[in-house]
Amino acid sequence: MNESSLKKRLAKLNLGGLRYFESLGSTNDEALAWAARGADDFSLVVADEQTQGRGRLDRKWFTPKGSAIAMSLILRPTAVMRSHLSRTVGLAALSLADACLKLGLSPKIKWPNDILLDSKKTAGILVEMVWAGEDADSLVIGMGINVHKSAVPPRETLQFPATSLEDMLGNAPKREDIIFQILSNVQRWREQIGTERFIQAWEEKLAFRGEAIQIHAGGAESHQGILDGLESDGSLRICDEHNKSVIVRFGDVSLRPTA
Ligand code: BT5
Repeated sequence: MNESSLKKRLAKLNLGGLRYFESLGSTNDEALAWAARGADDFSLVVADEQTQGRGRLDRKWFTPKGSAIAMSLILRPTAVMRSHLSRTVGLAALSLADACLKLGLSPKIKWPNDILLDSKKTAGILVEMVWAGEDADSLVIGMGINVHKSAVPPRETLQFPATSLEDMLGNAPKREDIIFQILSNVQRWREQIGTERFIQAWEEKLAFRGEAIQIHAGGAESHQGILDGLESDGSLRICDEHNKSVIVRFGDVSLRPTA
């Protein structure tokens, strides 16, 4: 992938703008700064390598050169999107999952922000916002996807096992094609973000549904129960040992099967 092959592949998508970097700290940082300076809706930052890639809570995200997709999409929220800001991570997760489905794979969404293939993390999502007073001025959707095997960090550095599209498919698809697919999916799902169907589609793809799970919500707080589904705002609903519904809205949530 290079700037011109990417531009050519994405030509039909009507991007607001495209910034491509051989190497960059973090595409989210670049996109946040661009958004604050007035980037158009559906502008995209792509980097072939990230040196300061970020996960949630300032965790590191690895993007070695020539091996992965690191991109950040800037969206100017419509009125409907503004009323459903907490669904933005679902918009990204559904778009990534559908791109994997199109490759013949069976993706699952590990709530809130991971895409699993064969129960291993293949992609992560980091949604950040630029605020104008109390309004969301723009959304930045960061996505990191392991395409080649060489994108997968060493096992001992990870909290959760990881894999790549190449590991799953036996060959690595072209990164330009995957980016095109994901962005087309964002255009489609974005139109449906306010609907019940959107939540259903997101819920249907959840990993560990109906299974016993545990959630670490940061600090000493943790929950255990059966993963039930999603609330309308994208919060996770579990059923605890007393058969009571518990809603998990924020914090550092990770899911693991207990068995
Ligand atoms: C995430 O955070 O999964 C969000 C990752 C978002 C990355 C994209 S890349 C483009 C854009 N620019 C950025 O700077 N970020 C976004 P979290 O759920 O907190 O998971 C982070 C954890 O995933 C780390 O602590 C590692 O254990 C693990 N990890 C790091 N790199 C990985 C990789 N390439 N594949 C699988 N797991 C990884």
